[in-house]
Amino acid sequence: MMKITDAKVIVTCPGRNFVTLKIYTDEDLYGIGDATLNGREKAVVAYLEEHVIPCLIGMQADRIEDIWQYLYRGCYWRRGPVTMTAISAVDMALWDIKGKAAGMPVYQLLGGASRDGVMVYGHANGETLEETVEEVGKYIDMGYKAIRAQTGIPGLPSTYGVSGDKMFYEPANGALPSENVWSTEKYLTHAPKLFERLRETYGDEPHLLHDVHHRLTPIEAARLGKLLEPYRLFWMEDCVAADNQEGLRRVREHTVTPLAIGEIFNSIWNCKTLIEEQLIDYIRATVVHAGGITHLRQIAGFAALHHVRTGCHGATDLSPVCMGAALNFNLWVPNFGIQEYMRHTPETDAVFPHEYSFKDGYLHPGNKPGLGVDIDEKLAAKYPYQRAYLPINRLQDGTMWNW
Ligand code: EZ4
Ligand code: CO
Repeated sequence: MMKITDAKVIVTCPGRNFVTLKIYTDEDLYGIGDATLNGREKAVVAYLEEHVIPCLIGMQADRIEDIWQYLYRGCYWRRGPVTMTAISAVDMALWDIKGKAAGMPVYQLLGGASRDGVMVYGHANGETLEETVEEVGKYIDMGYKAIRAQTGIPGLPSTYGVSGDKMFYEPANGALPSENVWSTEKYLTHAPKLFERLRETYGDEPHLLHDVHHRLTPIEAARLGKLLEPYRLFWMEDCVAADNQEGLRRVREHTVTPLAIGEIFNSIWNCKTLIEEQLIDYIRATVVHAGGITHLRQIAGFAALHHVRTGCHGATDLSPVCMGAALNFNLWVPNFGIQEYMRHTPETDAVFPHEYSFKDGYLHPGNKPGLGVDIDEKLAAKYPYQRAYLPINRLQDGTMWNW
């Protein structure tokens, strides 16, 4: 019987903020879990330190499911991003410990590898169509089989997904939120031109993806889906805000462009209708925000019954710890679709030494026991927390819009 003896939260900012939970046991094993909630990091730190860690001390580290239920049912106030990110971190750390205790990578504990590698997509972006086409080419040259493309819109000063630093895209860039301006009309006439050019330039082979970032209403999203059909997208991502799951019915009845949604979901209850009614093709819920491996496994199992595959969020705010967990999960999960992969900076990679590696468009978690990721605490301590926010978004007349 292995007992939890202590746990602590490590906050570090090697270029961007990361929150990591470290759980210790009486058998000289520890585990780590990602607890990063972009722009709201300290809320999760407080939730863990004040309300979770005191309960964990003395619990049996091998009872992953029971501890999940304890933190979910037991707190009475179910779900929400802060609670679920905290539960996710505990869950990841406990799977890490179980893997280390068993001497196996976590994917082996889940049932073993279902594939040789995990197909990932990169994030290519540019101010202009020409620049974006060029950036997509760089990803193809690096071996990527799938690329998401985002481009600036003429007449708008800035747009989601387009950044100065092409390789290390980072939207959380201000000590206070910066402001973007949005025009649905300009976007809807411009975005399809990008995919026309990409197919002309690179042919049928590469998988092309696009993120709408919750900016459209269902009927507008339906129109975009139809306009993009000739270019055969792998998916159209977050085409509407999904607070109202029924909204996706309107999109679905008009277009055969595959739909992916859910990077901000924190529970199966955010996507039950979407999955059950087969309104989407890919579910983007992640290990770090949707209740850890324990809950994501349940979402994926439910999705598998309804022809929905996984497509986990993997932007830079999901730490290498989350990436290690996601890759172990992805290598196993039967209904795997694709994994987002935005590379971390060398500074971040140094703080989180990891086993996973990229080759020919695929990532592999490696075979080290547990999640295959560690944290260098001495190095982490050199990068103190710096408040950073995601931008906000307004229409041209100043009305608040969706980020
Ligand atoms: O806005 O990760 O698919 N990726 C995205 C990201 C998200 C940020 C939020 O923290 O949409 O850019
Ligand atoms: Co997205």
